[in-house]
Amino acid sequence: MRKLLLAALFLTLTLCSACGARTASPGDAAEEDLTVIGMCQVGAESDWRVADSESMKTVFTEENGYRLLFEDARQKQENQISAIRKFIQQRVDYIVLMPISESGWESVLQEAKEAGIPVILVDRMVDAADESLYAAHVGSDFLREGAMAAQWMEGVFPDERENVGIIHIHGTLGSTAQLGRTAALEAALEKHENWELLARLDGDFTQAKTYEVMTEYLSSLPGRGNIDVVYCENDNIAFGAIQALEEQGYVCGRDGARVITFDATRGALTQCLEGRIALAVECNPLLGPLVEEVIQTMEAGGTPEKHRYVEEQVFTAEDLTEALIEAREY
Ligand code: GYE
Repeated sequence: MRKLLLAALFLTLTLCSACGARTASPGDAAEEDLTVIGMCQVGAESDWRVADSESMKTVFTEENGYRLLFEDARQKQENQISAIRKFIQQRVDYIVLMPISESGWESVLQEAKEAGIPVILVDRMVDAADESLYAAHVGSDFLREGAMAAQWMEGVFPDERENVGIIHIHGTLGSTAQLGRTAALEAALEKHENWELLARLDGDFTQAKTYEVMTEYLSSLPGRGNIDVVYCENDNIAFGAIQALEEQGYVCGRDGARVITFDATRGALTQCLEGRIALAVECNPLLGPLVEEVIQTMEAGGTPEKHRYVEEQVFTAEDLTEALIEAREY
């Protein structure tokens, strides 16, 4: 709709050139064809997030016909909400939102709907019951990712009589990635009586926070903990946990704590190949091309698929080579 307004403006300027008004330059004309995207990213808390932002910036360029207005919310929902309100005022063509957490979106999404601006959700979801508040969602199936990790654990610890001590370090509370990955672990803990949850810590998806809480936890133990698994809800949590564990004399690997991670960015795969990370569950951040497909479908007057999940796999050291890691895009 913004494009229509701009086209009308262009026409007026061109017509007025005959009566001495300013004529739109070819530069302006090119500008008018751009589809304006207001994008609201969570922040830059993890390697995954940085790769995700990069993917968006690579796709939504002027050469490809877009003007990208990119807002980094620095991990705060209120910043995301004000960015959306600003985009509505600016009358962008589309709003792309990576919601930090699931709740609290109804009113601002309603405002976007009333302004006639389609909202595309990326990566995480919102818990709004009214699906008409967003045009489409593109992201990962986090419950499935967690279930793949639990299935791997069942293979590694097949003896139901043996105690398995697990530390769970979760990501940002209330985010879809946290909710899904946590729910899968909880279901597995229910199923296996011999799996013992030693501690649940909040790593907020960052290395620094995890290092801090893990160090505090390990230091509080009276002796050496019997830690078989550290279930880390993203790579940066895994990096912080490994740092704290090793500093306190723990071994990470087959002969010690088996670190499970989600994302499988290059840094984590390298540690997996080296044996420090036991399992890396892939979470694909390269969502830019999929978001563009949604926009192209809508530009052509079509209706995009409501939910689109990306294909993902798991990696252990046996699946990896240096060449494979080198060739990986993130
Ligand atoms: O796993 C984590 C990030 O929502 C999939 O958020 C995303 C998660 C990802 O900060 O690294």
